[in-house]
Amino acid sequence: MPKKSNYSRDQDHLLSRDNKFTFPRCCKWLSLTVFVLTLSACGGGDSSDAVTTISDDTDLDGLTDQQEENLGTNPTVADTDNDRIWDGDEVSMFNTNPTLSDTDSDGIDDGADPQPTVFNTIPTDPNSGRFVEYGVFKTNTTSSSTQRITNTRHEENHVVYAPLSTSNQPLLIYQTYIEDTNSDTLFNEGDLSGSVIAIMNVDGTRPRYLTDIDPSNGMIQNNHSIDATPEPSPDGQYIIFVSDRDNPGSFQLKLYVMDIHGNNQTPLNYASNPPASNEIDADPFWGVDNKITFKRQQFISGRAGFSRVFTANIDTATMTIYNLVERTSGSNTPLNTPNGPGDFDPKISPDGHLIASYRHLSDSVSIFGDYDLWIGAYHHVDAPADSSITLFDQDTSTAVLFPRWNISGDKLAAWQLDETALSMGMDAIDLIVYELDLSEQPFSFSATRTNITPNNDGWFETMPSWNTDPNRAEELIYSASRQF
Ligand SMILES: [Ca+2]
Ligand SMILES: [Ca+2]
Ligand SMILES: [Ca+2]
Ligand SMILES: [Ca+2]
Repeated sequence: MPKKSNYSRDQDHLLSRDNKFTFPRCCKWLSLTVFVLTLSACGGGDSSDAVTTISDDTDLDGLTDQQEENLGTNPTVADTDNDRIWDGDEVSMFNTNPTLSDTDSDGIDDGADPQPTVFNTIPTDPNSGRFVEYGVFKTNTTSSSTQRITNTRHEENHVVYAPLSTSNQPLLIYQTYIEDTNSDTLFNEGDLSGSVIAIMNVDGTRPRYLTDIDPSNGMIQNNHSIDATPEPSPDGQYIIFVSDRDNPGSFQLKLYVMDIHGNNQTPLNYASNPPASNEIDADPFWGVDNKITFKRQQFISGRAGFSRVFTANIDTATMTIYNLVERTSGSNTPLNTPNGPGDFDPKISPDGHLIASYRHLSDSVSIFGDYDLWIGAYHHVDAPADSSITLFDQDTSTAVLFPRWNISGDKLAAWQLDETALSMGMDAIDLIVYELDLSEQPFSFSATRTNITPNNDGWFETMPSWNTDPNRAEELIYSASRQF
């Protein structure tokens, strides 16, 4: 574990601009990228050739059998060189060799290589000098069996399942980092202006990017803006996310939407109450009945101020936000906290009735302060209504963040930092699951917690998210990193 001083004090997904980002590999929850609005010209992340038909692309990898014969790839295998990237995507998006697993011969397979056509050395942590590796994992929360889905030399985090209805196969939506913009040899959340929203199959195959695609040739580029925190709509048609692309690198984040293929990337409109010039809207979530929720955070003289939770509806015909309501004011903690007080990263329950979020309570936990989870009704007659939320499992020695509802709405997964373990040099970061016993009339609940990752071979887990497949509803997906 790196020393405490190496930690950023950012507590939520989106960092404040005045923080120097030297976060250890253990706690990456940021997410952000770069890019261009007119992605539709190249078909977003779909690699399909416009003239290709199913009948002459036997393996559906985006190349016709004739093209595969010319290239020397196998027309019956989508990933000829077994580097996770499909043959068509190697040609149309990554500019890599579909018959060579490591195009640039730098020892990192194309599918794990943030820059597969640039010779990179294996990343080392500049603080520890140790090698760093990243991965995406799924774990069964009832049997504790864990499977590594990807093995990458760069970070792929904020991983969430797309709804099962999205396509003929389930997908993972995530953010990743394609350029070492802060030149620390790592490709991770320190490189927010190199962040990209991406999508892959649930087994880790066919990673491809939805943002930061050059519309003139369909190839990956870094547009030096932030694209981050992707969340699917419940019908799987859209992805809501944040970006500062109209002022790249400014951290002036706004809410954006695109379709699941990366087409039609557009900022959301506001029927009323748009963010002020000193406010950002971020950490959006899209629930049932086109309900959305997000945080609106002030910046005061460049410092992060109150973060408040808002609820609203979204009109998908015009991509307009309406019924905008301030759900919590975030004003019950003092302003002079390191990263701003308030409520963060709200998530709507599957039935649309409740919100789970987390609140800054004190600075008792080192690194970034003490946060604990709360649950409240999605609507409240007295909104904004700080008194109408219920904090639970409050503990001044642990910070608990990033709650995620399971598909039946009776569990929350979350991420925990244990101050006591940290001070003893032990595994301080874990994923936990709360089993909830909920009553809505009148509202009450109890929560029982379980540590899902007590022994994890040195991996530091990030934000968890539940599988959307009812047959695999006990599975969590998450990314992690470790040094060796
Ligand atoms: Ca083919
Ligand atoms: Ca390949
Ligand atoms: Ca290759
Ligand atoms: Ca390589």
